[in-house]
Amino acid sequence: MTAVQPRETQAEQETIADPQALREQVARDLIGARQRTSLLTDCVDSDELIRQHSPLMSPLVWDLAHIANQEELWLLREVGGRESLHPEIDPLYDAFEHPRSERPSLPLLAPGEARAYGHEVRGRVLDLLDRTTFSDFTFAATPQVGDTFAFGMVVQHEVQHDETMLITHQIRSGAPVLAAPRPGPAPADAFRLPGEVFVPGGPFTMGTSTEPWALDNERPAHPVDVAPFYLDTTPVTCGAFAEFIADGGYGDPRWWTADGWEHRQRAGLSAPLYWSRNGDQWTRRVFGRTEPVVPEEPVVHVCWYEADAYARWAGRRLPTEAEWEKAARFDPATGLTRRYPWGNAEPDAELANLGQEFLRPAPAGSYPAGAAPSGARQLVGDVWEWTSSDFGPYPGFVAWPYREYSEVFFGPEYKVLRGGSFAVSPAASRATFRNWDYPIRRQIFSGFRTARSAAESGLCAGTWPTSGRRRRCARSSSSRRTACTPSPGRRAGSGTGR
Ligand code: AVJ
Ligand code: FE
Repeated sequence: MTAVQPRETQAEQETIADPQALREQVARDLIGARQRTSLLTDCVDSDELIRQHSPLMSPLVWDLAHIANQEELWLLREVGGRESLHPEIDPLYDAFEHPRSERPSLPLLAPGEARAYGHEVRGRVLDLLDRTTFSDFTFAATPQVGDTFAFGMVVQHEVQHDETMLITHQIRSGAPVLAAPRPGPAPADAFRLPGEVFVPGGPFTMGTSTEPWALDNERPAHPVDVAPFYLDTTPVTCGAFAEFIADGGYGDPRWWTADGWEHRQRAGLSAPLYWSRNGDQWTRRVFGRTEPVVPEEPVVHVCWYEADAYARWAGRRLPTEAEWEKAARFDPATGLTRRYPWGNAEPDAELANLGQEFLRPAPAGSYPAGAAPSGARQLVGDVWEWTSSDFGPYPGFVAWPYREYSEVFFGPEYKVLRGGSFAVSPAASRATFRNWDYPIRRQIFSGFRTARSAAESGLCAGTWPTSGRRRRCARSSSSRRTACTPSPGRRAGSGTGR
């Protein structure tokens, strides 16, 4: 434990002090988001935009007009003080008036109309941006919508829907319409990485009071004491997950919670979503193409119940949300909590797999420059990581600027996911960012990594060998997989493909 009082590093506020730089940054982010939105909606015909590809998702044309409608609501009306442009359509695009399953039967704007509406709103928003002085950059300090924050919120809203629309593309059947380069191979050291890393115990600062664009559920910064624990160095790979399947993991109720087992039976789960067995090979469908499952890639499209069952099979557990955030943000050398695993610098191509550059996670062990102080890699980017925690407010939470973003979802029915996937824009990426979903959901780009408490493992605590190989724990146990003996699944390379 460090003698330094835990606290949060101050986010860089330079661009904020300079309104012109901030205007340029907001304009760039708005334009970048719209390029992605256009790419995801121009590559399919009208029929495919209007069609519902899954009852879990909106028609793409709904996302398109909803993005514009939220931009109009928050920027033109709240900030600019204008009247609604088309009051009759507002209720159609209110996510709380109509569940996703109902949206295709609404009198939605046609694709051309939705695009024209987005264009109309955006033109006025860029005019408004030119006149904005950003005098009120007060963040959560005020109960009103800060004008400045509203711009960042709207950028993040559009890029979040870009991920939603990419999920719809993955569900969609038919000829492929999206293509992207593949990430490079894992660095040479990926195969020598220890399977897990040690995160020291003690207090750290969780959440944020200094991140300018953090949403309400990430606030405020508050101290949390976390017991020492071990965390997988990388997300669990497809190869490791295939071992769980081969070992009968889906058929053994010992590894599943009661709810999980019931769901596994009812839904007939037997492998991650989009996987098929082809002889003794696994294949998966990725954006309309079928390909062999890549063993060293992080597994994606598993629900919380599958992640939780895998962890129990491996003699481990999912990390709590606080453990995940401590591993991702806390620097034991300074006692400071940072923005990203690698520090406070903005993400780039060397640090994390973000921004839909690659339409898949990179092999486990990639992005050594983006590693956390503990040595854990790929905490930000690649796949959303399920945690064991329910979605709830931090102490001192204040809904801001609107209750419907997160407060109405707080409760034990939602589990928190952290880190962000390859589909997340850097504009909405922070190690404080919290996502949530039902434990049965797996159409999202969800993976996980596993953890174990250092305290439970007695002799193993603090004796992590530097050679890079897991030390076998001297403590014996009757359980098939003890807390600190590498299980077959783990040895097979839960983290690294070893
Ligand atoms: C944070 C992904 C759960 O899609 O429901 C988009 C994001 N909120 N529009 C969702 C969101 C309002 C949200 N998630
Ligand atoms: Fe939305």
